[in-house]
Amino acid sequence: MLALLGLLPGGPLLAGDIEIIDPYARASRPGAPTGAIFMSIQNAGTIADRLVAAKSPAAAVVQIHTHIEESGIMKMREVEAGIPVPAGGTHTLSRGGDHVMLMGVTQDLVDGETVPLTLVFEIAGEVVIAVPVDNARGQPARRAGQ
Ligand SMILES: [Cu+2]
Repeated sequence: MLALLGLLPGGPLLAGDIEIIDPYARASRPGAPTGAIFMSIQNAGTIADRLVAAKSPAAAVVQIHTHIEESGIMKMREVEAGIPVPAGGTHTLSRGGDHVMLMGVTQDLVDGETVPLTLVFEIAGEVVIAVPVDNARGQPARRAGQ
């Protein structure tokens, strides 16, 4: 039954037990060759999953990044092992934390346009989404545990 549900024409953001909530992209700065994509990844399943890769025609290189503090300075670092999404849980990619990094963008990230993005999960497989560009979105308040 669960396998059958995966074949039904559901929303484009849904693949099996993984749902992508509120994705948005923004340029690192106006006209920059880099950008980042943020979202919440919800895993409704009973098996932990992992975001292992991302790809997009909108950038030459797409990597999964996080921020780490080094000598008091926050630096971006590729997360080669991917990002775990616990069973029944949500992992949020947010400003100052985990993000999908676009390097060598092939089109300007213009407000109101969308960026095609394929997220590759260990269990759920590929999830294809259209990410709206929202350069004007403000920095969210920091919350503990994110
Ligand atoms: Cu980055």
